[in-house]
Amino acid sequence: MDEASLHVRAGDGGAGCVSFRREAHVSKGGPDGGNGGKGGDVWLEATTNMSSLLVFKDHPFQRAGDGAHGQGKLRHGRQGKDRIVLVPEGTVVKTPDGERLVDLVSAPSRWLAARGGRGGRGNAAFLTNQRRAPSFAEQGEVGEERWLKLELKLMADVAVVGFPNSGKSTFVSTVSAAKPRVAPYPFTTLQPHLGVVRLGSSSSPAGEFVIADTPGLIEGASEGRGLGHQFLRHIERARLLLILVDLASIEGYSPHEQESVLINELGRYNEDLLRRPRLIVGSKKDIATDYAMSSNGYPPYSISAVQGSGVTEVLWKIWQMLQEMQSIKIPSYHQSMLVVHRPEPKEGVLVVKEREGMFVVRGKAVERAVALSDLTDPQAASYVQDRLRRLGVDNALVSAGVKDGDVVQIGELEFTYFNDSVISKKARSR
Ligand SMILES: Nc1nc2c(ncn2[C@@H]2O[C@H](COP(=O)(O)OP(=O)(O)OP(=O)(O)O)[C@@H](O)[C@H]2O)c(=O)[nH]1
Ligand SMILES: [Mg+2]
Repeated sequence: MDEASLHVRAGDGGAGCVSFRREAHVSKGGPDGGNGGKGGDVWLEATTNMSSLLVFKDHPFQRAGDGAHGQGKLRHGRQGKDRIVLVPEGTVVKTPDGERLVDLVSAPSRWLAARGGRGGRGNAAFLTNQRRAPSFAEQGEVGEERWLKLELKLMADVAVVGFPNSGKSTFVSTVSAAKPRVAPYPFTTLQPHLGVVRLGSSSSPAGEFVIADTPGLIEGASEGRGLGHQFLRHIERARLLLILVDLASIEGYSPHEQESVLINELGRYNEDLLRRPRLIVGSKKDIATDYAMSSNGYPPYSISAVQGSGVTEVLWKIWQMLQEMQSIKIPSYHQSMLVVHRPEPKEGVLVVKEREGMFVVRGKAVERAVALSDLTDPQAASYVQDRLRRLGVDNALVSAGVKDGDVVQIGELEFTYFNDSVISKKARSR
C-alpha cells in the first residue's frame, strides 16, 4: 500500500468593485462596479500514466488560481484557473481521520476536492429602487481548503511468473525498491510482493510501472502441488506476464519445457491468463548451461540479475509493451468511479456562546453577508443588518441568550448587540 498526504486549496473569489459611471455630461452616473471572478477549483483525476503516489512526497500542496477582482464599467473579474491533480488509477481518497470520500478507480474519473470561492458582487448588483447609489460591494469568498489522505492499492502492471528458485525475487529486488527474500532453495517466496520500477533518472523519470514478484509455480499446481496456485488470484489484474525461465536449467526442465508447463498451469487456473500479453525472459545467463544456450534465439531476452546484464533492455521492453497495450483494459480495472456520498454540511446559522458576553455566529451565508468591501459605510451596515435579520441571526442570538451590550462576532465583523439594532463597532481588516 502506497500512501501520501495532500493539501488542496481552491482559489479565492475576486472582490466585487465599487464604481460609478463617469461621463462628461452626466453628473451622477449609476453604479457600474463589476463582480469578482470565481476562484478556481481543485480536482483529482485518475490517470493511467502514473503508478505510485511518490510525486506527492515532494509536492503535497496543490492550489488553484484566485479569481480576479471586478472593475468599473461593469467589467467582471476573470475566473481563477482550475487545478487538475493527477493521481494513479485505484487511488482511494480519505479524510485525515480515515473517512473514505471517493475511489478513483479508472481514468478519467474526476472528483472535486476543493471548491473555489464565489466572486463578490460589485456595487452594480446592489442597485435597488431604494438604494440608487450603492456604495459597497462584496468581498470574494475564500476558497475551500483541506488535507486529504491518498491511498493506493497497488495493482501490478507486470507479474513475474517462474519455477521455484528461478531468480524471480532476485530480479524484482534489483529493479525496484521491493526487497523480497532471496535464497538458494525453492519456495522462498510465499506471497506476492509489489515494487515500483522507475525508468530514466530519478529526478526526471521517463516512466514507471509496478512489478509483482510471485511464489514459484510448478507442474501440478492446479492439483495443489507446491504452493498450489491460489496466489495467482493476486496477479490476475496484471496487464503483462513476465515468464522467467531458468537457463541454469533445474530438474531436467529445459527453458522451453518450463515455459510450456508454466503457461499450461496459468491456463488451468484462469483461461484469461492465456490471452494476457507475455514476455519470455531467461534468467541466470551467467551460469547458463550449454544446452540452454544452444537453442537459437530462444529465449528472446536473457538476463543475469546478479551481474545486472540484460536487465535494462528487459525493463524498456516491458515499458514499450505496456505503452502499446494502453488501450487494452483488464475487466476488473474498468469500473466507474465509486463516490461515497455524504450529507453536505448544513448551511444554517450556528450561534456559539464563547464566554459570558461573547457570541460567535457561524454559517456560510451569514459569513458571506458580512464580507463587504467597507463595513464602516452606513449603506453597507444597513444592508448587513437587513441580511442578518432575514437569515435568522437575530432570533438565533436571542435564543442563545444574548443581552444588550454583548459582543457578537461573525466572520471578520465584530459588533455590540443592542435589541433590534446592530451597530457596527469594528471591522477588522482581512
Ligand atoms: N548466478 C546467478 N544466480 C542467481 C541469479 N538470479 C538468482 N540467482 C540465485 O538463485 C537463487 C534463487 O533466487 P531467488 O531470487 O530466491 O529465486 P525465486 O525464483 O524468487 O525463488 P522462489 O521464491 O523460491 O520461487 C538464489 O541463490 C540467487 O542468488 C543470477 O542471475 N545469476
Ligand atoms: Mg522468490
